[in-house]
Amino acid sequence: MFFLSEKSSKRRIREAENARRNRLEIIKALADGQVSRRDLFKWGLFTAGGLLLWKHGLNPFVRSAYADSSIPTGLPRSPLFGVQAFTQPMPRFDVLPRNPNPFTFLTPAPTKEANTTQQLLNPALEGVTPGDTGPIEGRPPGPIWAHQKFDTLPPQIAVEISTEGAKANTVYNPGVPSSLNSGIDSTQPFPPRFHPNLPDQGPLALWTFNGTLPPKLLIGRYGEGILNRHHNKLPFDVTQNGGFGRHTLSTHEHNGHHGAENDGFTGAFFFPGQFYDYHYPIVLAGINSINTGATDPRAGSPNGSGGITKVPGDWHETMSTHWFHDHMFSFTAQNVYKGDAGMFNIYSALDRGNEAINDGVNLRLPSGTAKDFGNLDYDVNLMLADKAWDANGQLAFDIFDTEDGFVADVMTVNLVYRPFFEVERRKYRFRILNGAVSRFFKISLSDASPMIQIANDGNLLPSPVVITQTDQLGIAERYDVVIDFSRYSVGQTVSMVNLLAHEDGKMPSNTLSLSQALAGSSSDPCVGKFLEFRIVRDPAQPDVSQVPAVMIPNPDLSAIPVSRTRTFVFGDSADQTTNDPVTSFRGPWGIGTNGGDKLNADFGRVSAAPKFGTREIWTLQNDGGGWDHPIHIHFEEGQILKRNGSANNVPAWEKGRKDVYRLRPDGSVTLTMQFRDFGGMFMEHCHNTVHEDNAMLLRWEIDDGGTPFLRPLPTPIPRPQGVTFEAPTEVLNNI
Ligand SMILES: [Cu+2]
Repeated sequence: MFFLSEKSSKRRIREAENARRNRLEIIKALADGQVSRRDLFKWGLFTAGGLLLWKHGLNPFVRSAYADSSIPTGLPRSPLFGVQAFTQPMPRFDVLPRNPNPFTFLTPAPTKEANTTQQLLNPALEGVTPGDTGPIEGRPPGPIWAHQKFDTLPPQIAVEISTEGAKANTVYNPGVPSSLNSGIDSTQPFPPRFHPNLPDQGPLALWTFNGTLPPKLLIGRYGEGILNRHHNKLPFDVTQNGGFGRHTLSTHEHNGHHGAENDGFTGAFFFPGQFYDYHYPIVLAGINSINTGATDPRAGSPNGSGGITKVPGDWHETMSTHWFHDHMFSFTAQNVYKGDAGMFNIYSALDRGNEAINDGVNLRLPSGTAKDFGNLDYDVNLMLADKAWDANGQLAFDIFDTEDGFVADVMTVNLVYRPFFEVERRKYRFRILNGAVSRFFKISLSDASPMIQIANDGNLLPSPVVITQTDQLGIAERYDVVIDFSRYSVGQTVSMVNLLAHEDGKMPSNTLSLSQALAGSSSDPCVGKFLEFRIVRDPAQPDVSQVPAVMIPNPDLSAIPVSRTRTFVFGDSADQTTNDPVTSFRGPWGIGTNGGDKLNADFGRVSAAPKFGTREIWTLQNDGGGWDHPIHIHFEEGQILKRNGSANNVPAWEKGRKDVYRLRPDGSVTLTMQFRDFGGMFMEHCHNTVHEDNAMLLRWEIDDGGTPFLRPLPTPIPRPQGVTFEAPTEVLNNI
């Protein structure tokens, strides 16, 4: 979906506004239960593929007789209320408090199996009659959804978060002094606004972690498990969503190597008034089979006083930059877009977040020196996302684009509009997350000077790669880059520039040259400068950080046999073979497994069941040339073996471990993964979240790792009164 250009006629803009209102009425009727999706099909408003048809101005995709724009559109351009770019500082992420001892900090104390203590339910919840009770925790009950390794690796840190409507932040902790946060006074309330001169977001428009801006940063280290108690404080009434977003939640720690009960499975969602305890043990993959005696200091964690606490597992599997976001079945795009996304920095002996400690293990990447680990002074999280808002400045989304993807017209960094960021003359690390719904980015600096890419997705590369522009960042991909600002003088500026234009959400339409992008010659308003660096001073202390020539070599898999190969084809015109009202969904998109038909998502269907403790090779194939798909496979990092059938096509920055695989038009990726340490049901899906929601997602599971896991696993069916289970709707042949 796209937006009207500013040159569009008033009539065309009015038409788009009307269409939007009509569609909002339909979605309200859907949400209120006055009509069902089935009704919409029956009335011919949806195609079998899930695309809303044009009826009486419902779909401005379809050109009217007086359309004057060459760009299809669903929303008028977002009004900027006279706000100029680069007139506000970029806020650092808001660091979540880390509380020792979850068992005394949290009330009630966390439990291995879901806490099914009953509470009286709010009758505004769907399917609830007055007097009904339900469990306080929304995690599916019983042993299959118990925290794996809860007894052997109990959580040591408690983090308590909520998802709720927008409000001012009175406890903002940027983790650095104001001088390293572009002068922002964090003692002042931080308003829920994209710019000081834009309107506050209302509590139904913006739903974020803790209801506040800036986005949240979770800090963790290996060997120190986190219990993340997530409260759902969204409105009980499902229709109170400001036009988009779903009040049920499932939070995915992307790409945690955790048990499935903590993965944010799309069908393990919980309701307003409930919490869900996510246990992130933060272990190295291979914990059960490699370095089990914890003797290698490279498999280690900062010990708080300059030393290393050794941990079991394979140090080659060390991860650094994660993020966490909602994964609600068929509503992920809306909920993530609405603000339910944060980042997670994981520290280790190798990637310590302290650039001074010289112990032969620490890579000494740009960060800072004051704290033993996790210094954020020169280690900066950047979340890029395009947003759109309505005439009142409230966040807007086109819920009826189920085909291409949603592309908006305002560029934000850390959820504010095109900010500036003050830097010192030294090296910085930027952890860049593509947090968009459907948009890809390609980044260069405005003076075409080099950046050093050190990580892709969660993982440091085997070796750094010097680039003058990034590859296309698919949705959910992370690129960590080091920029050395010592080459500039105090008073100079340099900007990050997006070179990649979209005409719709299918894929980028074209790459602009740097001079074209800077000249503003693209019709896409998200092309061009989006973040201005202001070089403001020399560092008070010398920059002792390094970018070593060798960082984290890949795990050696040569001795591990390949148990089997699988193919997955991602494309449109998919079929739905099931009709479970909770677990199945219809849409244009789907995934074909091992030569079978392309199927719409059903989280009750088991499409693959790799054997516990094995290694496999998977080929992901894009079924078309008119779109791209960034495919995310949950649970363990993979290594790309081939692109389009050849190892020679794998670029240097994809030679480490990955968790998102951008297929490119007509392209394929062949990768290898292991399935170890934990069990349960996981997912594989497109991370163009509009494709994911409509319905390019499948479930695979590790169900042979011993008790309590059954083959196949029963599917959770969440209700406010408690989660029940049902047999899989379908188990594909030869899983
Ligand atoms: Cu896709």
